[in-house]
Amino acid sequence: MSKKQVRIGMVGYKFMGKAHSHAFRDIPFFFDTEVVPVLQAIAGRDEQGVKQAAEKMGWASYETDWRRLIERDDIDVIDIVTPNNTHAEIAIAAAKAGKHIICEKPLALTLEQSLEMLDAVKKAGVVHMICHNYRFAPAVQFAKQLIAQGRLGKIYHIRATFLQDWLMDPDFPLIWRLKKQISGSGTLGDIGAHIIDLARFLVGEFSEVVGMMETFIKKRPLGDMDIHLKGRVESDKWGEVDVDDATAFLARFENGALGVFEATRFSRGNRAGNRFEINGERGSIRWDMENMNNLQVYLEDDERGLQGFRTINCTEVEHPYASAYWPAGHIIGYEHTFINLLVEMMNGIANGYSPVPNFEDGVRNQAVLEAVERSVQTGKWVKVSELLQ
Ligand code: 4PW
Repeated sequence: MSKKQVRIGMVGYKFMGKAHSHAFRDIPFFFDTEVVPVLQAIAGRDEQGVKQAAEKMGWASYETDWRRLIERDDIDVIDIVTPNNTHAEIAIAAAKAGKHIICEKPLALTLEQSLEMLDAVKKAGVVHMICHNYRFAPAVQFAKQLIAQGRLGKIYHIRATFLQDWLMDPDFPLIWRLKKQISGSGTLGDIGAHIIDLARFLVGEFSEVVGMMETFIKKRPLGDMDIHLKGRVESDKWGEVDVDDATAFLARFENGALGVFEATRFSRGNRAGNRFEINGERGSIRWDMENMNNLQVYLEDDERGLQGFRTINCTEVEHPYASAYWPAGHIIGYEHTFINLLVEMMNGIANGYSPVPNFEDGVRNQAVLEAVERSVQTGKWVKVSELLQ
């Protein structure tokens, strides 16, 4: 008997659209999920662009207005991979139409907006997720298991960074990620949100934060550019950068742990330095996205003289998701984090629950982002729970 099909409608089709399309296509290839995704339709405003993308990525049809996608009764899931300022409107409309929703991060421009989105999905009773893909690296899931089993004991510290350098050329253009109206915030919401998510996943809820922010280059030429091109544009029109180039903050967690976080697009030589180290009473772990299959683990219970950080290549059957792919030692990559996440979305749809991370996580993440911004404005510690009341 053929499996139930879940028909996807994706809004947007660029960087994240490519990652999600690839992941949906690969799910039936690697996983035996109860329901299977079907690439039903994508939406984008530029007809030529969306048509080409649909053909290239294997979507059955396209629309030039996302509203039309939501109206279609042959669509079960709306996947939102558009710039941040559009997430709320699309998600709320999709929820009202009874569609399940997967949304890129950060969930919204503001905490208030993210709460409206959460309210809409709850009222509609649809399945919802936010795309914090790095949680789904097998090594990160394994780290979570070690912490949950108490192997590290009480957690004292997390220090996490997300370091990039694609923005350092002063002639790199003023793309949407550098405009507050569209992105909500700069480095903080774009990549700081990912390390906040990893910290919430592995350590627990944030209690309070204090931060600092800087915009090193305040005016940029108008134009567009893919972030991985690290290029420059010639233009005589310039615009103001009104978001952060770099943000650093300290945090206290509800369980007493301390956190140090740094997100920047001005760290020369670091392309995607998404890294963390967690120290507990009985052990420590380290992870680096650029070497994402490996987890470094130190266990105090090891024999003295043999103690030290060991590198575990998380490709064995014991490691979450790993056995769906290749034999031990045969590594996977960035794109697989999206496959693993969307497998959970399929499981949620098949069984009627919203897997983590979902819009509740998106709201909590947004509260931390907002608390950091408020602390930068006031120069004081800000309690995250006060923003959520
Ligand atoms: O979500 C992030 C993006 O906005 C990604 O994880 C990396 O940084 C790659 O592009 C940006």
